[in-house]
Amino acid sequence: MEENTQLRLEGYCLLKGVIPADKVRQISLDVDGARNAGMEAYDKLDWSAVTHMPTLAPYFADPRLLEIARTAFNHAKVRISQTEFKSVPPRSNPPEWRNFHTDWPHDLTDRSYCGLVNQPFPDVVMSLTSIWMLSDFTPENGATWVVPRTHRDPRNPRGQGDGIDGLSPIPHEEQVCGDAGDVLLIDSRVWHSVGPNQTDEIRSCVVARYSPWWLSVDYGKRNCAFVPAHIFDSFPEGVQELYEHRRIGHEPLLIGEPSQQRYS
Ligand SMILES: O=C(O)CCC(=O)C(=O)O
Repeated sequence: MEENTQLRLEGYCLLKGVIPADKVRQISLDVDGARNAGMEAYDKLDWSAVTHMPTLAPYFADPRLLEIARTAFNHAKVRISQTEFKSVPPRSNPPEWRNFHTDWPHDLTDRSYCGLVNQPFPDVVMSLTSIWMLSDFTPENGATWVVPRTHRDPRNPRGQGDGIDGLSPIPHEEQVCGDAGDVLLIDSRVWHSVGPNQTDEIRSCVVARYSPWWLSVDYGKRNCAFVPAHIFDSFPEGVQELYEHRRIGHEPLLIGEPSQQRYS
């Protein structure tokens, strides 16, 4: 199925080969090598995780991915609201290996006070979670589980009174496997979960959430994590556009004339 169509109907799609095969191994080493420093900079200084991903960041402005996001939001102005390290260490088998949830702004149990949309969710695409596979995603190393079409389900795995056991397998769930360099895109309303890593290798991964201009990113630690100017200025132009609302000391942002915001 064509990617835009699959995202609209099923709530997710897999973009093959966003990062070239001959580049992705080094990028995964860079990202996992920088994780501890990146987490410390986030915890202590509120720096966005992207500050520690210089070799991955240019791919965040991949034209195919942005075309899909702009089509889903029906708007030209897209930004990245959250960026996170998501690698799963070797032999990591938490009891909650199914932990189905939906993502910000549809995260009903968000712990960093980024705000949430209350149930029932309106039928609007408010964010796309991109899951960057920096190593192959397999059933053995915890490839992401999704439940197709749940972006239009009024219930939620963490909804009070919805009676769904998010810690157990869910009917129609699918595990999305892929190659290093692929990107899984999911509508933030789709029920999904990481799996256990039962291998001796790290499952290397980064998550970036794409949001339309109109979604408030003014609340919560993860949304407000910033990019210092000297790092921001080293990003390619297309990536700067995605993070410019979090460049420290930025000028008031101009979204452009209405004609520049149209996308169709
Ligand atoms: O790492 C994964 O496979 C899933 C990530 C996830 O559930 C999330 O970022 O909300």
